[in-house]
Formats: sequence, structure tokens, C-alpha cells
Amino acid sequence: MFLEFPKGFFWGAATAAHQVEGDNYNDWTDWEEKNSIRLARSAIALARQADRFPEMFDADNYISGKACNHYNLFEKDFDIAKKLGHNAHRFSIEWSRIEPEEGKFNEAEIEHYRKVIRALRKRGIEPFVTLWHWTNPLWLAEKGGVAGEKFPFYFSRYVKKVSQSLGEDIKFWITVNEPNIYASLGYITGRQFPGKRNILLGIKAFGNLISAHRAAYASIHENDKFATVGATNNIIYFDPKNNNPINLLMCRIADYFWNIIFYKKISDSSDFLGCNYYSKKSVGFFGDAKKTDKSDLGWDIFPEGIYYLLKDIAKLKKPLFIFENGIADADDSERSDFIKNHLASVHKAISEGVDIRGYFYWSLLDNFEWNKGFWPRFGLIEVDYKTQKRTIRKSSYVYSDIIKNNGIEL
Ligand code: IFM
Repeated sequence: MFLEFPKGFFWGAATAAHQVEGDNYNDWTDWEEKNSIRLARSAIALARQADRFPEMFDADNYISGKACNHYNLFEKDFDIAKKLGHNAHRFSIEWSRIEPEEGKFNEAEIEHYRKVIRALRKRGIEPFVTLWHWTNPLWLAEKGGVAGEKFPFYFSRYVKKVSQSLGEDIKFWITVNEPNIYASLGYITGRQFPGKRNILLGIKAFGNLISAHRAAYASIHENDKFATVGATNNIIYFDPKNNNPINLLMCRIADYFWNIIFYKKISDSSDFLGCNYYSKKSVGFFGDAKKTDKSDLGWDIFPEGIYYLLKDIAKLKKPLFIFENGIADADDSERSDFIKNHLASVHKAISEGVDIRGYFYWSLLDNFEWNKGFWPRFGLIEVDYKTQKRTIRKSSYVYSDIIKNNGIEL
């Protein structure tokens, strides 16, 4: 059976500045230096993977450092994306490079991103620009970071500068990435930067990201009324352990707060909504989690989940994009099926009328996975961090055939 996607569908992969560029200096870098030893020690929690990924016990694994040196190698990386047939690419602009001192913008760095954008266009690849993918300039940390009173103001001032400088080459803007993950892991569980455990701060950070999105939406449109602007959030399928009414209720509550509330708050100031889907979570009491295959990170593989979530989010009547969907799979044994099966679910939603415009695999390259460091391997392209050699994984060719055919054979 052949499942064809709509004409003009955007196909590509995504990256984020801090995870691939190398030599960034921002609030996250600072946290890495202070926490790398602790993270290496606490990796014991993932010890079932210890034989395969001994680097998880090494503090250096948790320092982003040169990362993939994509800052210098972007042209080569885009050559590979082009060879694989990608017609779109999502990347992020690093705020700490653009505005290293408060209110002072670095024109040389703006020029760098102009070159990145033109390198994509030259290869026939549509750029999708994320303006904030979790990292901030150091001066902002002193003002309370994302939970600080004036965060939306600072963000929209930076966005205004970027859109005035680069706007003529950009059609698609993604203001903020995964506010729900950032607020919950950063401010509530404290598992990643800034490592706080304060629910009120978490709510403040989340609210600020909503206001920041709205302000950025307005300032981009002021500059270019034809721009297409949205934001992207992490979505999880909450799976009840059984049909006990308490479990069902818990799932509905989790679903509303994790998957829906952000989109509801921003949909009147968004031209599209972005969805980043990876996994499901078992919820509730009185039973065991249903068994599924798992990624190297232990995340459940559940392709049907994206179908249900897209159907639900579609009720907000906005065009949708899948801006992230991927798997940590170092030996590349699961990735091809992962992509195909998730795309089959996306196609099912499209065939039932959901307006989905594009799919971006996470990630183009292996990269720095935040508080897990370098050991999880998400890339279509394998990166040897010592030599910076790129090796195209087999699953990339499977994805490439899907793109060429604009559809999947099941
Ligand atoms: O690597 C991250 C990305 O930065 C945000 N979304 C989830 C990915 C995988 O964990």
C-alpha cells in the first residue's frame, strides 16, 4: 500500500544551535560546567546501557564544547541534506551570539546566520528558523532568565532585530521551542538548566514564554505582514494503565495541561502550531505499563500516539507542522521503522482532514542532548566527535526515498 502525502509537503530535519554549533557561551554552558561531574555520577540510573555507552560516566560527555562544529561545517552538512532530498530544514539562532551584551547586537553573527540561510536557499532547502531553543545570553540570567519579570520584553526586542535583519530571506518563524519541557524540567523537577525546584517559578516561566511568543508574533508581523509565525511544543500520548476511571481522568488532566493548554493560549496569535512528538507515558494505578519497544534512552516507541494527538490539536483549526520526531538509536536498527510508522500515523491524520504541512526528523546530526550529553544518538547522520567526520546512516536513505516518492510504501 502506498500512502501519498500532499503536494508541496515540507520534508526535512531539525537541529538547535546549542546542540550542534560548538563554542557557544550562554547560560546553559555555564550550568554544564557546574554540573558535569554530578551528571556523570548520576548516570548510574541508566546503567542498563552502560556497556554500550560508557561515555555516560565521563564528565566530558556533559560539556557541549565543540559539539558538531556545525557553526563552521554547516555548508557540508547542508550538502548532505540536499543529497538526501530534503526540501526544508529547521535550525535555531543562538541569542547569546546575536546579543552578547544587553541591547548590543553583533552584526558579524547576524551575517553568519544570513550565510546559513542563503546556504540553504542555494540548495533549494526552505529555512524554518527557531528564535529560542532554550539557551539565553548570560546577561539575561542575571535578570532572572526566562522566569524574570521582563523576559517577554527582552525576547521581543531580540526578535525585532533578527526579523528586521534577516526577515527578507525567511518565510517561516518558530518563536519558542517546547515551553512545557523547559518549564517543567528546568523549574519543577530541576533535572536540567536552570535546575530549580519551584512550581511557582515554573508557572511564571511557562507564562512568560506564552507572552514572549505573542510579543514576537506581533513584532515579526509588524516587519513583514506576510511572514508565517508559530511556536512548537512537546506532545506526549498519555496512556492509561487500564480503564479504571481514576486512570482515565488522570490522563485527561495530564493531556490538557501538557498537550493542549499552550496551543490554546497562543492559537489566536499563531499562523501554525508545531508539534514535537517522541513517546508515550503510562499513567495511573493498578496495573503495569503496556510493553513497547524502547529507544536507547528507554523511551517507549508508540507511533499511534501522534495520530490521536494531531487529531485533537487540529480542533484549534490551525495548520500543523511536526517539527520534531526522532529516536536515540545508535546502531540504527529501529530508525527506519520508527520514521515509517510515525509517518503512517501522520498520513492517517491527513487522510481524515488534518491540515499538516511538513515533517522534520530530529535530528539531522547526532548532537548534544542537554543533560544527557553526547551519548544518545538521534542523527540521520552519525558524528564522530573526535574527528568531526560525518557518516550517513542507512535509515537516512530510507527517509530519502520517502521524500523522493512524497510518500511511504507499507
Ligand atoms: O534534543 C531535544 C530537543 O532539543 C528538544 N526536543 C527533544 C529533543 C530530544 O530530547
